[in-house]
Amino acid sequence: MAIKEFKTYILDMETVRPHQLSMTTITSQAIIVGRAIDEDGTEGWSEVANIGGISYGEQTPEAIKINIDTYLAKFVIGREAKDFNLIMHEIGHAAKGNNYSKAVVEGALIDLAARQKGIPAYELLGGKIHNSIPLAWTLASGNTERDIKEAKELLAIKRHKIFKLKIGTGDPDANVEHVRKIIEAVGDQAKVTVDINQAWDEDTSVRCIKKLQDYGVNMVEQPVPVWNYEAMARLTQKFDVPIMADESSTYIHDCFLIAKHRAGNCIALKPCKHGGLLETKKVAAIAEAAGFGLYGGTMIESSLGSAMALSVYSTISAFEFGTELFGQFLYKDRITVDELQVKDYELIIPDKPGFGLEVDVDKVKFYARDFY
Ligand code: MUC
Ligand code: MG
Repeated sequence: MAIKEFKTYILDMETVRPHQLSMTTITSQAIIVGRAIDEDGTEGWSEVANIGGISYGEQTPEAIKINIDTYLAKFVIGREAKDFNLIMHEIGHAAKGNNYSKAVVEGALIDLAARQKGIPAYELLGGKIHNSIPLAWTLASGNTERDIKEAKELLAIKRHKIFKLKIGTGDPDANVEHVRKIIEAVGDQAKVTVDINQAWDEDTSVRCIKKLQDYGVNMVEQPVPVWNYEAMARLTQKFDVPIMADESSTYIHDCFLIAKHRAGNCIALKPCKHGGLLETKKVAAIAEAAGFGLYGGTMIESSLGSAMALSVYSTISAFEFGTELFGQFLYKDRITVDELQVKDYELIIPDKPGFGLEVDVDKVKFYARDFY
C-alpha cells in the first residue's frame, strides 16, 4: 500500500524538573514527530529530539521540519514503506547532512512497514537479541543534594542503578566534588558515569579525570570539544576509565576514524545523530569490530522516540553501558497511549507491531505548534 501523505510536527514538551547540561538547561524541549499515512489509512510514526534548540546538535527543530517538508517528504510519497532501505539510500545520495531529518523520515517508514505487516519493527532490522536492556538515568538537577535524593528514590523503586552525572557547568573542581559526594552516597549500590558535553579543555580533563577515576567513575563521556580527536586519543591512552565518544561520533566515517585512532574506546549510539536506525546499525558494527563498548544513547526523546531507538538497540549484540532511553520519565506528559515498561532496572523491549507503542493523536494535536 503506497504512502499518500507525510506530515511533520514540532511539539514543545515540559520537563518534570530542570535538566542541566554544560551547554544549556532544559525546562521545555522541542520534539519532532513524523507521520507517514498510506492509502489504507495505516500510519507510521517517528520522533527525534534535539536538546536546547540550537545549542547541542547542528539542526534546529525548525530546520529538521522544514527540510523534511521541503526536500525529503517527496521521496516517500507514492512509495511503499517496505522499501525504506532503498528510499533512504536515495535520500542519502540526494541530501547532505541533515541526519535528524533523515532519522524522522526513516523511522516513520519503518514503523509503517512493520504495522502493515503486523510485526514489531525489530523484525525488519534483523530481529531482537535482547528482551530488555539495563536503563541508566541522568542526574542533572543542578543541585548535589537533590541529585542524591533522586538517586536514592530511583534505587528504591528498582528503576535505575546506573547514574550519569551531567557536569561541565561552572568550576571543574566543584564538578569533581559533586561527583565525589554522589559516589559517596550511592556508589555502593549503583554505577556512576559522567558526561562533560565538551566543556573541558585537555589540561582540565587530565587533571579532573584522574580524580574521577580514583573516585570510581565508570565512564567519562565527551570531555573535550567534538573537533579535538587528538585529545580524545591521548585521554583514552592515559586513563583506564573508558572514554566515550558521543558528540564526536556522528557519521560512520567519524566512527571508523575514532576506532582507527582510538579517539575514545566506547561509543554512544543515537539514531538522530547517525541519520536513522539503519545507520545506527552500521555504527554499532564498526564499534563492535573495534572492540568498543556501546551505550544506547538518547537525545532525550519522549516515549515514541525511545521506542524507536529501542527497536534497533534490541538487535545489537551488546551494550556494555546499557541504555539511557529514560526520556519518557523526564517529561510531564506523553504523546503515546501506553509507555515503555521497566522491570528490575531494565527497559523492556515492546513486542507489539511497529515500535510497539500507540500514538495518542489528541496529545500530538495538543502539543504541536501546528497540527494539520
Ligand atoms: C548526551 O549528551 O548524552 C543524554 C542524556 C542526557 O541527559 O542528555 C543526553 C545527551
Ligand atoms: Mg553525551
